[in-house]
Amino acid sequence: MLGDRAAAHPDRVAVVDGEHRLTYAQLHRNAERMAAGLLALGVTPGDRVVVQLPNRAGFLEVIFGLFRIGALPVFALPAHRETELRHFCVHSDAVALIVPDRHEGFDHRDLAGRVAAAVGPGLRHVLVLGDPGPHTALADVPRDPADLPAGRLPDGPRPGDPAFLQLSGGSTGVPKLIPRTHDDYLYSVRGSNEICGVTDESVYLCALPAAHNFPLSSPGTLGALYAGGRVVMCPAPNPDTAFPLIEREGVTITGVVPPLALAWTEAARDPVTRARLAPLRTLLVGGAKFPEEAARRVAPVLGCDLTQVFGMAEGLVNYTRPGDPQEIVLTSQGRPISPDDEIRIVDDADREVPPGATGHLLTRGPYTIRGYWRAPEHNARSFTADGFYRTGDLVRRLPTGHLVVEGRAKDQINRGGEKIAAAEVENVLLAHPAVHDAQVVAVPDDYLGERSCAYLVLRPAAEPPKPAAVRRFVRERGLAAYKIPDVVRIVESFPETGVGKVSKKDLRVRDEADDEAGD
Ligand code: OOB
Repeated sequence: MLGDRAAAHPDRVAVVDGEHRLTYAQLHRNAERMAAGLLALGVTPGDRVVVQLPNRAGFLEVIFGLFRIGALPVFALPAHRETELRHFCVHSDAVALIVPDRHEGFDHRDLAGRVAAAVGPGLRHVLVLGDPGPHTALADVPRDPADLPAGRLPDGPRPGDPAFLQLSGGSTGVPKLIPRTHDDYLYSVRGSNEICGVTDESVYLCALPAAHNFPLSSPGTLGALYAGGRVVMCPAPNPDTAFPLIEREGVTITGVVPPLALAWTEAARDPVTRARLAPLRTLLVGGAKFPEEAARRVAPVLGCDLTQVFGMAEGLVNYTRPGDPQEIVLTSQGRPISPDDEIRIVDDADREVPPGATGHLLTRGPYTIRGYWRAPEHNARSFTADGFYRTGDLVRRLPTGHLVVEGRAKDQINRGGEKIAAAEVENVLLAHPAVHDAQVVAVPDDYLGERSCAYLVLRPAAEPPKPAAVRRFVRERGLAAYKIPDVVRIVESFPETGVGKVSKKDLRVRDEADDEAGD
């Protein structure tokens, strides 16, 4: 794909990384040189290489180099630390680990050294983007690609072979590895481009960690490169970093998770800051439920169109469409990319629920995996006998085919038998004028089993509301009494996952620690 694009328009800019610009010809050549160098190091087709790189052009050179020889990147995120990296290296039998020197004040060379020592000699290389310290500089790897065959390497990848291992966004335990194939992935990228209107005029800001499925392919950096557009690497997704890049580079499209969408709308209340967003036409928001209250602010405050994305690294991706009625865009998480995506919504016994009712989402389709990497026990639980993936998400389907995510199966509070969908209460809390963001989690209760705890992050300079006033606000909005949060806690910020989603798991842990303090 990259070779074709480089031949078609060699001199177009493919990627912007700070002051550095690479044309398609340069990106392609660098990837070819990387492929030749990795082969010379002894990385062969089918080998796994754990890649933990930040949003830099080097990320693209490395992954296209690996794709070229048919070695599989294992997509770690910059936020991952020793436990996760060790697990990825051991579980994938990786031959190499590629890290940056430092990122956000953290020394990844030390981390990689500890991981390599723990994993043992099977991990043959630690390569470092930047100053290598005791390891090998990534800059020393590239070789003259003269000897690389023009087409597929003799034992190189076929279209149906795995291209890389993605990580599951699963909220329990260490992430599982997801083998995505060259053909299934490009199919999803092509479909995403059509839906989101990505063309050679598009400029995509890669604001989320580049290795995550959302910024990689929905439609993401790969979508922009597939279309002959431009990728702008954004080192951090906060407004101070992202907005000037949007202005300077004429960014037309980007994707963020809901907490960032809130931070961006908050920052854009200031008209001078907002003016920087003038080129932006489409903001994709996904990765977690984007509450309707927050969705309503996007177009008026940011001055661009909202597209909701409900996707998963395992495959299925849903989008709202540019032609959809506004109410659908604001209240649904979209419909599948492909007419061949099969959707089943079932009860606890795997029986189809009535139309419009909420149930567990099962899916099967052209770009959804049939199993995790080397995980037969997980697979027996996570897939039906006829190959549907159990997403763990609770959804209902509108007559238009759009899905509304009602939460994770685990993201319910079971308050003495009465079920509370956290997302519903969070949406109401977001309407409170002092509230910037809200999360509702279950906390253990001797009498009810579980009761609900609302965590609130306040708007800057907002007067902290009393818990009783917050509860009254929820009641006055017409929610059933059992849904009114039992506990209300005001916090500075929420714990996050590697891609910036709120980590409810860590909030629950924090709650146990806070328990003494009461509300
Ligand atoms: C994306 O991928 P993952 O693998 O990090 O996480 C998938 C899970 C889904 O099963 C669902 O529980 C949740 O994240 N999720 C959403 C959502 N988008 C993802 N829940 C509610 N509303 C949404 N819009 O997160 C991902 C992959 C590709 C594109 C976009 C997101």
